[in-house]
Amino acid sequence: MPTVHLLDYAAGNIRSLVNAIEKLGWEVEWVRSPDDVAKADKLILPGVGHFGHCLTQFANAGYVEPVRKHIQSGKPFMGICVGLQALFETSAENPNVPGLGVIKGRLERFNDADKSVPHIGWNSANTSSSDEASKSQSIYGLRPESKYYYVHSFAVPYRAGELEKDGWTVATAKYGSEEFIGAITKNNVLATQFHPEKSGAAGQRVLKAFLEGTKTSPLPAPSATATQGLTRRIIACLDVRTNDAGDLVVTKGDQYDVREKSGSGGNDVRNLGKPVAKAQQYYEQGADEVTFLNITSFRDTPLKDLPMLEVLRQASATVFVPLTIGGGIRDTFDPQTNRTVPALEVATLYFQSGADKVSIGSDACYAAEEYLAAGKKLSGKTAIEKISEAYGAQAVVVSVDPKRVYVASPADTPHATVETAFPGPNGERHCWYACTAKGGRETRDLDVVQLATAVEAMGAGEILLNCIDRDGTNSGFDLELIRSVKGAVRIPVIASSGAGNAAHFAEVFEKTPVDAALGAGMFHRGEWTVRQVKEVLGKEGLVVRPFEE
Ligand code: 1PR
Repeated sequence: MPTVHLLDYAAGNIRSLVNAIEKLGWEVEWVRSPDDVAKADKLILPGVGHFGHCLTQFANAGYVEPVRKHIQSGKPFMGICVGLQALFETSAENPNVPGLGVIKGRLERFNDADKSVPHIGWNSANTSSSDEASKSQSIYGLRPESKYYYVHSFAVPYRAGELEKDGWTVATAKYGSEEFIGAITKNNVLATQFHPEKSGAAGQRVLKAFLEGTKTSPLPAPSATATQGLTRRIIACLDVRTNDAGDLVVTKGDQYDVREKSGSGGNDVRNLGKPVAKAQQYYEQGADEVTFLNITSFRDTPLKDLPMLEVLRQASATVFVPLTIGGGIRDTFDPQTNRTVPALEVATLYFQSGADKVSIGSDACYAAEEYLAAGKKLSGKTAIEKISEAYGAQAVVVSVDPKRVYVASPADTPHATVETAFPGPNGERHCWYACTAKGGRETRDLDVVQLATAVEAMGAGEILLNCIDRDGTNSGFDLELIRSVKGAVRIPVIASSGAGNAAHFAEVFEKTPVDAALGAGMFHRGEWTVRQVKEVLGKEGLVVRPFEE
């Protein structure tokens, strides 16, 4: 088997990259010390998270000169995400930490006045060529109609011609009105801001071209449907638990009750399939992400929850889109070692097993309450802060499980209310959304706006906004809830609960500024495929990731 060297300097989830490389028939050799760099023919520098944190680790481990030498020698080199950023001179994320300076330029933070930051999702990487001959060529397999998975807050702004005059070929993407560098190449160097290992078939094509040294290849006939910019993200969610027979199953509740109500199923936990097979199915249907929620985590210690780790290991071997895992991400007492394992260690177990993001539910409520009680002072000790610091904000999702509390007037509660078009049982025209913990079992005196703003301040990168009232009802998303949370934070928000058909997805994207939408029951029951939903969105003029095999 041909080999490629991968530099391991604690750069987050690199299991997926290894899986993607192995799928292409290549073997990974690890660079574990600066001396190993010289042994590499092809070298990949991965990286995710914080520029300063990554580059400091990288420099302290003594990699700067060996990697520079490798690049200067003309041997193939690929940088991914922070691996691209490392090639530039500096980043506004941490101006005191220098990059390698192979490419002129500085990373800037996206402007969040008009859009969510981080930039999370599927966007383009288009090469702009002036001459006709190169217009018909694909550079390292990049195609104008393809979409690639990006997750970052800082990017190199694109200034036409500036890097080209130094011989670089640049592929760009647009986020809002900002055009930035999505990929860049010159001679032996290729770097991508996006994650090819998480970009489905389109990303596999780029990795393959790098591994095989295919710098250019003819482009297929241009597609009439090529669209630019960030796509509408569709996420398939798998609520996972052990059923009464002891099998790990995908289940789905109505308003969080996952047991059969009547009929031959008795009172059993609903069994809608096996987690890995379901994840694979949704990946093949074109899901942009897959989320696993371990819904009995409030009972089990996640450290004993080896089946969930195994689910991730297996899923990440065949599912090349981002994977999120939720349930039980908190400080956890381990009876086997008689010690409390910090949430960061629990999260690390999941990242090492193939998760790209962890999702925190109950613990986020308690942390937000403490933050508010302390006069909005950060403690630096919460799971959100610790994981965000180590792996980057984009790796931390906060899952919110709110339910409506009706009031006759906003004056009746200190909480943030919305005026609702769906009056309460006594005709109340206002409600607030109470956060719950432990899968809806514990209602807190905390509203969604308080929670969302608190976790954003702590460093969460995204909010998964469920809704107990709508869960499993097939009646559409709670648009009032979504608008209220979107209006309070700059980080991306994922709409969840209530999707019953493609029109519900179109509605949430058209009527709210939400960043992504998630479905569960309608996919599990086979009523709709993800691909069908995307086809409907496409017809409505909403930009979606094209289906690629
Ligand atoms: O509190 O950090 O241990 O995390 C527990 C996680 O498990 C939380 O993210 C919580 O949302 C989830 N959870 C706990 N109990 C349940 C349950 O259903 N009994 N599921 C549960 C949450 C909600 C969504 C669902 C959407 C879409 N499920 O994930 O997939 O509502 O469904 P639909 O499209 O069919 O309407 P912690």
